[in-house]
Amino acid sequence: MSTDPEILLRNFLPVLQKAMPKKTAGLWPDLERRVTQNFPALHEAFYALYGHRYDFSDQLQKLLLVAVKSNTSRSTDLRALDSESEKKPDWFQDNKAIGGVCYVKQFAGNLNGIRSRIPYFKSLGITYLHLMPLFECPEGRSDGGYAVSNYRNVDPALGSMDDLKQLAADLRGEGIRLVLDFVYNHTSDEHEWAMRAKKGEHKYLDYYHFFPDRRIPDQFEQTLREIFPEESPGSFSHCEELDLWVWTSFKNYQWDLNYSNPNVLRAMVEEMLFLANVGVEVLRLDAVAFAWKQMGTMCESLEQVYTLVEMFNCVARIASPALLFKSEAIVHPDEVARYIAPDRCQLSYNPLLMALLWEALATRKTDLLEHSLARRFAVDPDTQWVNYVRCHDDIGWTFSDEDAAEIGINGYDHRRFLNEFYTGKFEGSFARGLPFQYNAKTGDARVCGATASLAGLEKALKEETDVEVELAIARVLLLYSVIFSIGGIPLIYLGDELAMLNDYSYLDDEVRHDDTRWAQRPRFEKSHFLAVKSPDAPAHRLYKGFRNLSRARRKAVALGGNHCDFVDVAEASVLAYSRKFDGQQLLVLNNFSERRAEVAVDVVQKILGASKFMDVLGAKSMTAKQLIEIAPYQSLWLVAASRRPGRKKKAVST
Ligand code: OTU
Repeated sequence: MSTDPEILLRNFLPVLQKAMPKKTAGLWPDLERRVTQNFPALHEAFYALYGHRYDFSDQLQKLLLVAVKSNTSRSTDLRALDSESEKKPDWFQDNKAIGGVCYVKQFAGNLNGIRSRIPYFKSLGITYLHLMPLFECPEGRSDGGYAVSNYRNVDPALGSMDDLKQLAADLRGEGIRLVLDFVYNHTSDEHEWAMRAKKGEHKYLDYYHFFPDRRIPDQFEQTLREIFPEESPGSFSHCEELDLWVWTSFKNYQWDLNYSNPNVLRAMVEEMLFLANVGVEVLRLDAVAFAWKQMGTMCESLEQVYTLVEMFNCVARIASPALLFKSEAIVHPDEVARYIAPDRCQLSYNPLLMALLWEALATRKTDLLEHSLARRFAVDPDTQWVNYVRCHDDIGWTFSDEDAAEIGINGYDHRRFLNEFYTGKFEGSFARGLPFQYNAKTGDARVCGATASLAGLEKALKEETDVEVELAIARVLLLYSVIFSIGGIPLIYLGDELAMLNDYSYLDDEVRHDDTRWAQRPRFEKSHFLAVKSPDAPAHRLYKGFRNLSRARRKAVALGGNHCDFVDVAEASVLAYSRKFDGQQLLVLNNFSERRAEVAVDVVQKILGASKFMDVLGAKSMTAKQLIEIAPYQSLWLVAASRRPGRKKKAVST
C-alpha cells in the first residue's frame, strides 16, 4: 500500500466516517476538518518513527480510529471547551493565570477534600490546578504515584473516576483548569501489561524492553545517566518471573515502555484521550526525555522523543483540541528549550529559573541568573513557561556550564558549593535542605527540602532569632515575586504559602525513609490552615504575601504574554527586568541580598518613560531623587505613576 499522505488520507476518511456511531454522525464535518488539517503533520511524525514497517498504513489508520472514536464519546461541555480553545488557544498568556500544585492525599485526604478547598484555591487566585498522580498504584511501590498500575482508575483511597470527572467539572465552573500527570515513559510492574508480560504473553513482552542477560544492558549503561543512583542504581532490573532484564530508568518497579512498538504508542494514546475526556486540560508529560532508546547515546531527548510529542499533539488536536501539554524535562537548558513549541509542549516547567533563583539566593549575586536568562528565557510567543520555586522533586542544578564559564564560574565547583550551602554544611548557610541521590562516580548530587526550610525559616525558628525569621519570610516572598512577575504561569507549591517546613516523619517510614523528597511532601493538618489566622505566625505573613502577589499580578496587564527584557542596573544583588504587554509596562527590581541595594533613578525613569512611579506590589508611590532603595530581599514592581485625571499629558522631555 502507498505511503503517500494524500492517497492515504483519501483512503482513510471514509473508513473513519463509517466507524462513527450513528448518533454522532453530526460531528463528522468538524472532525473531518481536524483530521484533514492535522494529517500531514501526523503522517510525517508517524512515518519518521514507523515508516519502515510493512504495516505502516494499517497502524496509522488504527491510530486515527482511536482519535475519532474518542472524540465521539466526548461530553458536550468538553466539546464546547474545544471550540472555545480553538478560537482562543492562548489562555496561558493571561496575567490572571496562576497555578497551584498538590498531592490529593497530603493536601486534602481525597478528591472530595479537594473540592471543599476550592474557595481556598480561589483565595490565592489559582486558575490552574495540578493534582499530583492520583491513579491506582501498588502500595509501597508507587514512587509517590509515578508508578501507575491503571490509568483509568483513581486510587480507591482518593475516590473514583466519577469523583474525578465531577471535580474537573466543578473546578471548570469556578474558572480553574485541571492539570494531571501523563506518566507516559513507564508503568508500574503491576500494570496489567506488565503482569501479562510476566506471564510470557508475547504481545506484552513487546510493550517493554527485555534482555536475556546483562550483555546489552551493560553496553547501554556505558552512556546512560543514573537517575536514582543511591537506591535504584543502573537503568535495568532483573525480572525474577521471566529471568530477564528489563529497562527501568527510575525505580526497579517502573518499567520503561517500548515506543518503538506502534501498539504501545496507540495504547498510551488511548489512555491519554481517556484522561482528556475526564476533563483534564493540561497533561504534564512526566519524564518526557526518556521515551526512546538508542545504543551509544544517553537515551535522553533523542530526536524520536520530540517526534512522539508531536504525535500526541496531532492526535489531541483531532480528538480533544482543548488539551495542551506541559513538558517535565529537568535537563540541560538547550534540551528543555527543544520541547517548547506550539506543536510540541505549549507549556514547560522552567527548571533553569528555579535552580538559579536558589543559586542567586545563596550567592547574593544575580550574574549567573541574569546571564543565563538573558539568552534562554525567550520562547515562542505561542508557548509559555510554568515557573516554579519548589516542587515535589529534588532541585537539580541544571544550569549550563558554558553560560557559567562565560562569567568565570566553574560549573562543577559551583554545584558542589550549592549542594553544601543548601544542605546547611556551608558555613553561615541559612538553609536546612537534605542531600538527594549522591553519585559517587560523577560527584553529582541534588538537594531536597521545603521552600521555607531552604530559605532559612527552619533554622531561624529553632534558634529563635526574630530577625532571621523576617529574612526567611522575605526570601520566600522574593522568589515567588520573581515567578509571579517574570513571564509565565507562576506555580505555587501548595504549603509554601503556609510556611510549611521539612517534614521528617518519612524517616520512620519503612518505604520512604531513603527518599529525601518526602521531606517536602508533608500532610496538611488543620493547624497548618489555622496558622494563617494568628498574626504572629509565619504562615499568616506568607499567606498574606502570596495573596498580595496574586492581587498585584492580576491587576498588572503588563504581566501578560511571555516577553521579558532583562536590564543591567549595575547592582550585583539585583535582578531587573521589564515587561510590556498591551501597551502597559512594568519594571521589576529584585534584591537577592540581606543588604539594602540601590539603583539609580534615571535608569528607571528611562525605562518607564516617566519621572514618577508606583510600586504596585507594595501599593506605594515612590519618591526618589537620585537613588531607589531596595530593602533586603525586597521586590519592587514599578509602573509609571498615573497622571491625575483632567491634566493634559506633558510632552516627554529628552
Ligand atoms: C519525574 O521526575 C517525577 O517528577 C518524579 O517524581 C518521578 O519519580 C520520576 O519522574 C519518575 O516518574 O528523576 O528526580 O531528569 O526529569 O523526570 C526527579 C529526570 C526525576 C527528571 C524527572 C524525574
